[in-house]
Amino acid sequence: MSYTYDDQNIFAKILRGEIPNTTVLETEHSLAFRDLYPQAPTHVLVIPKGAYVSYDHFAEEASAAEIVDYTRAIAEVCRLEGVSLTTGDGFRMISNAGADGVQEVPHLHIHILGGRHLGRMLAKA
Ligand code: DGP
Repeated sequence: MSYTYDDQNIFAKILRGEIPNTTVLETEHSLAFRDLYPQAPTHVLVIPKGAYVSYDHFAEEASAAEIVDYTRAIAEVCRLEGVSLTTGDGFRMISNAGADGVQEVPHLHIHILGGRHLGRMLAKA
């Protein structure tokens, strides 16, 4: 089975400039912007510009240039936001995928959260 990408998702619209965003960083292959509903003092979403639905899709099909750009963009956002281990007290990265992962927007995004102690990773269901 192959991955299916819906180009009407909200982050695709952000990438096409149809919906505004608060940009933190833009690189050749990646865009980072503030989450509309922040759950921590730092809550930034980092997305690839390519049409990838999830992290596994990206990891399997993106080019090496896209993967390097995206990975480095994440580190740069952490540094710029003052949550990296060189500029702050740490962060958490989350990438939800699919129904069990409770992914709302079907375009790969990594949440970068920090600026407060985040507690344990998962609440017991
Ligand atoms: P997820 O459940 O991982 O798919 O989280 C989607 C996140 O996207 C959620 O934290 C809220 C955020 N979000 C939804 N719509 C918008 C939007 O239009 N702009 C921005 N900046 N964030 C959005």
